[in-house]
Amino acid sequence: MTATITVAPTGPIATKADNPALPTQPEEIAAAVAEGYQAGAAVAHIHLRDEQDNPTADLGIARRTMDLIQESCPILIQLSTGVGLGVPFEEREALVELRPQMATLNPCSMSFGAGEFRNPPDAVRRLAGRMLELGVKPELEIYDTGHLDACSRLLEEGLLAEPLQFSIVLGVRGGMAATPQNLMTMVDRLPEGAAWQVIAIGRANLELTAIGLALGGNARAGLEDTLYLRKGELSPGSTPLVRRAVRLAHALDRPVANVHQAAAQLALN
Ligand code: KMH
Ligand code: ZN
Repeated sequence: MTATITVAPTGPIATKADNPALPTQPEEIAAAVAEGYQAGAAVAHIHLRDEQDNPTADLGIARRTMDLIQESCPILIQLSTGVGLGVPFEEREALVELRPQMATLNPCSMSFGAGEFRNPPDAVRRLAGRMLELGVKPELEIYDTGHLDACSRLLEEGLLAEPLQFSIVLGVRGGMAATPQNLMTMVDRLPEGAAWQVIAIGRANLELTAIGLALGGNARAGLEDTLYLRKGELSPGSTPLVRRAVRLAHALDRPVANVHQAAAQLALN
């Protein structure tokens, strides 16, 4: 089966002081995405920053970033509705009104590093329902076993449409630790027919991305998930991480999905 690679060039927390190659402005993000597309990514997971490089859900910045990406390559755009820990849910959820092909849906509140990631149940239901109305495919971010159960309840309530698409997020402080055992447990528990990828944060990024691909999952690569190529060596952008995921997929005899194959695999409109 083909492997869909998502490029995630900018996250909610790291700054240029952590890695000077981190893209924060629309032009920088679009350039990183175009490079990632050339390297084999079919999906771009997008976080936005304001002029001061702080996380933002500003619709003008989001629109401009989407336009710049679409001018440069046909990659599928997935907006993060996680945005950043300090941004209110009401601002985050409005991003889906821009109708990206996909957007993330974080089903539960949790501790997140030193902060708090607020996803109140009613607000999550409202966002899931709106995404269904707009035809924006949710990528369900599950950081712990209970998050999978929360998604099953959304499905039962008719707020999600199958096939579901999951990211198994490992290594966030406040969620599951980045261990192969935790990944196996989550993969075992996924509903039949679900598409899934591994998001491996930090040091275990390489190993868990490889295990996910070996198990038949998709992969995510980029500076959002790890700033380093290996211990002590900052990655000079997301492209080397995308190339590494592509090499892993090829070594495992998983052809890398192009945009059309990825859209079919993820059941996008
Ligand atoms: N930053 C990752 C730990 C989102 O953007 O909505 C999870 C993530 C979620 O990518
Ligand atoms: Zn994200």
